[in-house]
Amino acid sequence: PQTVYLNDYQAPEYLVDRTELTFDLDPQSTLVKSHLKIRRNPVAADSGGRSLPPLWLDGVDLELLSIAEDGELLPAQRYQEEPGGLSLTVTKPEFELEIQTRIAPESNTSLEGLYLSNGMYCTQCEAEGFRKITFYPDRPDVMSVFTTTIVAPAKYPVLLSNGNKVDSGTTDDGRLRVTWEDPFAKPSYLFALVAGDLQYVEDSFTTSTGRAVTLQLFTEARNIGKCEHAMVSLKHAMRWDEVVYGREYDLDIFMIVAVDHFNMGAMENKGLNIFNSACVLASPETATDAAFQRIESIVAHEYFHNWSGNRVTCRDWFQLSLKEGFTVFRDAEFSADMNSRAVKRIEDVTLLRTAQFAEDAGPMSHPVRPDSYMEISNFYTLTIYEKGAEIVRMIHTILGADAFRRGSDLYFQRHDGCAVTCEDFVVAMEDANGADLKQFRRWYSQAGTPIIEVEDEYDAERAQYSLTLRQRTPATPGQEEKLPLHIPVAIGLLGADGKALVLDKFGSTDTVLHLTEESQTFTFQDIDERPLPSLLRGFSAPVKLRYGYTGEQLQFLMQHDADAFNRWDACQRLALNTLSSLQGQYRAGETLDTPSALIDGFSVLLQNSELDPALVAKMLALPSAQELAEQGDEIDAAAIVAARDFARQSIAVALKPLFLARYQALDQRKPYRPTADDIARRGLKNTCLAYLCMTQDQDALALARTQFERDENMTDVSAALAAMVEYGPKDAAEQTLESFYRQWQQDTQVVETWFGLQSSSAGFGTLDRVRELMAHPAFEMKNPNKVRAVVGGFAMRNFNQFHHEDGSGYEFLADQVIALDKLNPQIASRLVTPLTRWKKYRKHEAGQIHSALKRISDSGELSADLYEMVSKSLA
Ligand code: HT7
Ligand code: ZN
Repeated sequence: PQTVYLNDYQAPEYLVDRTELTFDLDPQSTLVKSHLKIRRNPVAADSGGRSLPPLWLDGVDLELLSIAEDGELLPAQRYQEEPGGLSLTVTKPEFELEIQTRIAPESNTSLEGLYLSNGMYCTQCEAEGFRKITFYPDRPDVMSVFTTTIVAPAKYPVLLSNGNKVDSGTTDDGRLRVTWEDPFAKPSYLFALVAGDLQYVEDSFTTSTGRAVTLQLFTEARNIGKCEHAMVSLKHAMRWDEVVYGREYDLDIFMIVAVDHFNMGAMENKGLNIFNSACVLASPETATDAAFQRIESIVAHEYFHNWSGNRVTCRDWFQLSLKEGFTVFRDAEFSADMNSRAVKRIEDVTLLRTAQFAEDAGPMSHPVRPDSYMEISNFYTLTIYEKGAEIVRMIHTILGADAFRRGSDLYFQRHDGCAVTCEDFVVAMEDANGADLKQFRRWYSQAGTPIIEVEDEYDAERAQYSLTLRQRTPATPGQEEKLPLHIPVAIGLLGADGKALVLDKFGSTDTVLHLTEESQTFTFQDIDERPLPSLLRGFSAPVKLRYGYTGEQLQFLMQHDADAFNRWDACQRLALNTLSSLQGQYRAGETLDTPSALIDGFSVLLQNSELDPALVAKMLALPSAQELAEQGDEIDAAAIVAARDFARQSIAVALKPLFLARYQALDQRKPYRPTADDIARRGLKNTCLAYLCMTQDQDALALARTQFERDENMTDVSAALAAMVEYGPKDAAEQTLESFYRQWQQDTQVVETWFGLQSSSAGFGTLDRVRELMAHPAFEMKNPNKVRAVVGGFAMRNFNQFHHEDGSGYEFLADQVIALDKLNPQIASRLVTPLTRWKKYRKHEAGQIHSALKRISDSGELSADLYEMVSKSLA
């Protein structure tokens, strides 16, 4: 595969003003006719008066049937089929092309382009899937107005595409025909088509200017009862975007379709969002609280793209974070407004620290605006999405909320209908406010996680307190030298009584330090006692911050910090320090010390009924094995598992009466509602249940069984089932799993939960069990959700079994990746991730993982997706 470079970007030679498509649907022989109105791009490089440059049309896996220019069939010498597309000789600056191609949706297992999911036609065109539908300049800076006609047999009564429906009827031979027109010019990656025997729920939304928008959510008949939550979430998101960003919806109709086979979560196609069923369908009986919250945030995310992505789109794929980082920031703020702000932040930061920091320290590390790629699908990463969102959040912190809104207003107004760059976004923020973000821009181009070391000094005589901050960013592949970044560090100072100290003459008790140099000292006056600093409040920048807190100081912050995020963070730091000492003791063959500081801290937390239960649940959760792996210089999987198990057991045994009391108080038998309060209550209750069951005491396991048998909602049922599977007797777990499956076998989403629960179980999810699950009739290698649940659950969420000392987990994953690459390269490429960080493991495991990777590399011709991941990891 070839590497594409940002520096090679050139404006398109030709533009497409109109695109008219006709689809004649058939599983093995779909005919696609396209009629394109093309003209020379006035801003393209001047061809110096010489003849016009050729027109390049991307095309992959297409059978070209015919091609005509202005009504005349083109002679063979005017065009040439090449790998990846078609090159056409151009004779005039404006012309119309008619191209006919044939495709086979049924054979398309890559789930890019047009494919079938449970007999329903659907498309996925981002990033480069449209070229699997027809020959086209498949790049985001070619924006066109689309009209789409779909012809299909009567067994597909629902025929959908982007925009508004303008015509429908029946063909002479009795097939159905529908035409859709999208008045907004868009790039091909936002094109969508759906055809199937679907049902829908309908609602309506009145926009801020009084326009009525029809909202429709389509699904297979069996799932029609699972649409309400997504519909409510959509209406909340539409209103929120009007209030917070002044953005109104623009078409008369907004449609969502749920499909079972989908490579990612959802897709923001103009007016016709397509969703992975797992990210849109929910009912109390079948979906957990986490699923309800995930749906709310993904529905909002895709809706928000209508402005941040669709109306203003990306010039090229190097600018992907322009739409994704900004939209993740928007959906995070939406979720924070709808639920607990602190808990949402904790969840996002946990993901960032666990997985994005790991990505940024590994072979695939890349800047938020990458300089190059081989396969763009590999760059839908945590760095582009989550770190990209952190960059937007930092701009918000640096400028303030009002100035940020002025900047976003200018950005949307200035670039509406255009394909633009990350630079355009920053310039709009600057221009709207007279701000200078010159140094800040480095966040877009510099990869790696910065480390900030903090030292402090107190001068009692002068009543002065100073903080010295030093920043450095470790080298990343291809970027040896790093420059200082502009890092906003939000802080506060606590007095001995836990109260916030005043930091300036205005009476502020918190402030943002602007770290712009390698080393900088910030001094505070009139500080009458030695304070305890609360640093990087709300995780104001995506960095690793180091300050030598003692255990007592962390316990103090856990109780007194005014910043809820930092109370949690103090607890995390305490847990990380404890777990790191336990790992050291394990490696040295010593007896492990009882984690007394954690037990004391947790005891206080459990007895404080004033605190938000959702926050308490987060504080009681020890850092995951994956997060611990990210901490040290070398990963010792056995030590991590041993330290974590020991700490959890010790806490469970020491605090059993408190866990029980809290469990009983929270176990209120109310009808299910996915409200923030109820989710918080269930979250803490089930955290207590898990700790109780860790003791493996009969009475605790009986509580889990009772909760399971009450069968009140999937949150409680699956938490109880997980506890029984992890800590109960194996025979009983087998029986319970079997009865659960029998009850839910018709429900795809619940079966996915059932798969994931087993494959990710530290005790139960052995490799043998995972192989059994793959042989189960409900498992489908062609369904990414099932693969993610079983193979992903094992390789990404089952640290214990995946890192079995004999290396069998790594070999198994290599086998699955090789097999999947033939079916679905995007999924194969994502699944290989756990093997890519082999250099960070101890020598023994590193050797095993390296040989598994090498075997993939030597297994024959790899897709571009997998090749890029494997070759960069082995380099
Ligand atoms: N913008 C969407 C990205 C996406 C995607 C990318 C590659 C392959 C398949 C895909 N499905 C969806 C989703 C989003 O970020 O909103
Ligand atoms: Zn997105």
